[in-house]
Amino acid sequence: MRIVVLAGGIGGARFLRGLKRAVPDADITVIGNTGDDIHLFGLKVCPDLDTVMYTLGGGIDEEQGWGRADETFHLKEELAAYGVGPGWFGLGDRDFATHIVRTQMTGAGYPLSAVTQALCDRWKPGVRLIPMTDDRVETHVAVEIDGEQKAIHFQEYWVRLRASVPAEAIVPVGAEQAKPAPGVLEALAEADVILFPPSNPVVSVGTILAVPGIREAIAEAGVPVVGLSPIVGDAPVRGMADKVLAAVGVEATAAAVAEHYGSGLLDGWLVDTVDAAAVERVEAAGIRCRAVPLMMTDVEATARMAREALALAEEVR
Ligand code: GDP
Ligand code: FO1
Ligand code: CA
Repeated sequence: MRIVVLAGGIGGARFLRGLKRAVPDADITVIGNTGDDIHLFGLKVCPDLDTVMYTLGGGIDEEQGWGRADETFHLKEELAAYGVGPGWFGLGDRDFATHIVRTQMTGAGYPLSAVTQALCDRWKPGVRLIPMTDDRVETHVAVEIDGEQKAIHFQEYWVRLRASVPAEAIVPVGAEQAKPAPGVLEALAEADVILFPPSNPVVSVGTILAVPGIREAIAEAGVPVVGLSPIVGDAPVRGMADKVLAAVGVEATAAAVAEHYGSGLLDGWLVDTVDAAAVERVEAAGIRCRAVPLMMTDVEATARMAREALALAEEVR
């Protein structure tokens, strides 16, 4: 079975671990969000690609959900001693090596998709990880700070400001001109099923869908498209999905996120059992819906979620 998953960072990565457990023989292609990417100290950092790669490759800091296990921060401290920032982004020593390799290869002319493949040669995530695009796309957030309108990088909004100011708009800068990376449209066209993990619907899946051609390729694939809600009990399980959903005028509920994707894109939607009351509303929007446990507490619980998603896909096929 060929499965294509549109993934952000932690929510996508943890779901993928369960999916691999549920269907060990499946051929899984992951289209990764690169809108969170940021250039720091002359290096290109790809948080969501790295989160997927490290999580599936066994190098992730499990508790934190991003960055490397057994990490140290000597380099960051040395930079700070020179007064070189930003100090608010926690790049560790082990993680730095990934960004140095990536930046070096990019500088030598390799596209991000080839660089990602090279990094995965080490980590062996057991999936084919492709960035959504080789072109530069950066999610910016429009905010008002001290009465002044500004657009800041998504990482600054989330990591520095902890989403403490209202997001007025979310702009995936560069997305309109971006082309899907090699392999993205092919994987979608050849998929047997397409899954939206419980990733952020705006700044993860939404950014991937903003690359021209990807949304169309999903619709044209003619295969079941099933998503899992990242919103449980009217709140994100973690992160700032409620804040960025508000910026695009969508309420932070499992049903509203399904409606936001819409029946033109989604065939099936899983909500958590605490949101069972949402099933009727989602089905009224023309999307088949089931309520099942959606907390990724461990790999086995996550594998059960993946099996439910695949079962729903068969129902709507
Ligand atoms: P990020 O890039 O690291 O923010 O990760 P993603 O975009 O892939 O996923 C973020 C989303 O995962 C958040 O909106 C969370 O609500 C959701 N999430 C995290 N853990 C769980 C979980 O156990 N269950 C569900 N249903 N959603 C989760
Ligand atoms: N998240 C934080 O909350 N603080 C950090 O200092 C931080 C550093 C960081 C470094 C590398 C990396 O791959 C991810 C990192 N993250 C950090 C996570 C990441 O920026 C965000 O959680 C996601 O991009 C949100 O979607
Ligand atoms: Ca992310």
